[in-house]
Amino acid sequence: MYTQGLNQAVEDGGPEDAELLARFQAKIDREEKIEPNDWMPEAYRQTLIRQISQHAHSEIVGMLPEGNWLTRAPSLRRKAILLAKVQDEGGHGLYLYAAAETLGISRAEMVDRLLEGRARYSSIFNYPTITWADIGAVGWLVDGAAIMNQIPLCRCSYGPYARAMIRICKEESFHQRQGYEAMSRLAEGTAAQKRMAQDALDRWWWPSLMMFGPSDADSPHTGRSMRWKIKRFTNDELRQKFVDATVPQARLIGLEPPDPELRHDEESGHWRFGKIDWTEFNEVLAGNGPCNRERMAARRKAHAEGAWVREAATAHAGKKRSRMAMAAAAE
Ligand code: BYC
Repeated sequence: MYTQGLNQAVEDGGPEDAELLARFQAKIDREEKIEPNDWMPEAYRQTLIRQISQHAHSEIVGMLPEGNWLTRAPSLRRKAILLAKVQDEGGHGLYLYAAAETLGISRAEMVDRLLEGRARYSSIFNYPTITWADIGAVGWLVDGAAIMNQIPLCRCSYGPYARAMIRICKEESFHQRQGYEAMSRLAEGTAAQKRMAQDALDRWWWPSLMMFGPSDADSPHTGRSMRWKIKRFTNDELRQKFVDATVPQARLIGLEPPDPELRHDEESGHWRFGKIDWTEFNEVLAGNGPCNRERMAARRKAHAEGAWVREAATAHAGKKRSRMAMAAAAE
């Protein structure tokens, strides 16, 4: 899927023809998809590379907190579900790397940017999973927040990203349900199990709200991404939708989000919530969250240990190419 063509590419920082730009925007306004070989402004390309690669890295790094519990799942059924989920996340990462490659960047370059700290992954994966209930909370809240953010991405203006998101969202929906089901079982279990579920909700609630990104007033990219229909809703709009959907789910199973200011606003129909601690979010983004260093160390180790696989695959592809060339020459 690595598109080399990229017809009519504009040089970095080069002047972009006003008429091309107007035609590009008109196409987006008509809800037509932009495809890899279509002309696009360099900033649109770079925005997508940034967002899609960050999304792919999040899926891959996101395997770590859950992978931590694969050997300790409390039953065979829970282990099978968790294994399937973690494998799905790996698959999502691969579709997303492939979608980003259509913009003219290689997977190797994207991975280098992550490992060198030049690319981000979602803040949420810098928190530890310390009890089994955390696995339920990750499925319910983290995948729940992910779906809220990702359903609109199925209508993103860039074709390969939008198409990748359709399958990803189907899988995320199973992930959210299995997490909520695991939390419900704990919440209706013994007093200690219910406490464990509430404790997980207490620790994952605010970081899940932060997943949607900074408030709209502090989000430098939202305006342009909305104009280009990469984003269909702002960070605050999606965060509100998530809170509105999740508070009743928590109460249904006898749990309470850790927010004394949470109240239902009858007039608007929304759940109003307290202030998010943006200092914590910024610290996590700066690399100082509880698990940032551990996560990056795990990715670097896995990358180094996988070097022989990449070398073998490259050598195999080279051999195959030369055999095909020899066969073609002999015809
Ligand atoms: N974490 O102007 P803004 C999953 C950065 S994985 C870290 O609002 P934008 C799963 C942002 O990059 C799901 N950084 O940006 C996997 C920007 O920094 P730079 C992951 C964040 O792009 C395994 C700056 O803050 N989902 O579901 O318009 C197991 C300003 O932000 C975060 C995606 O990646 C954050 N939370 O909006 C379980 C969805 N938020 O680049 C589950 C795709 C913001 O200027 N991405 N930043 O240095 C998006 O929808 C958008 O990129 C965001 C941010 C809403 C996240």
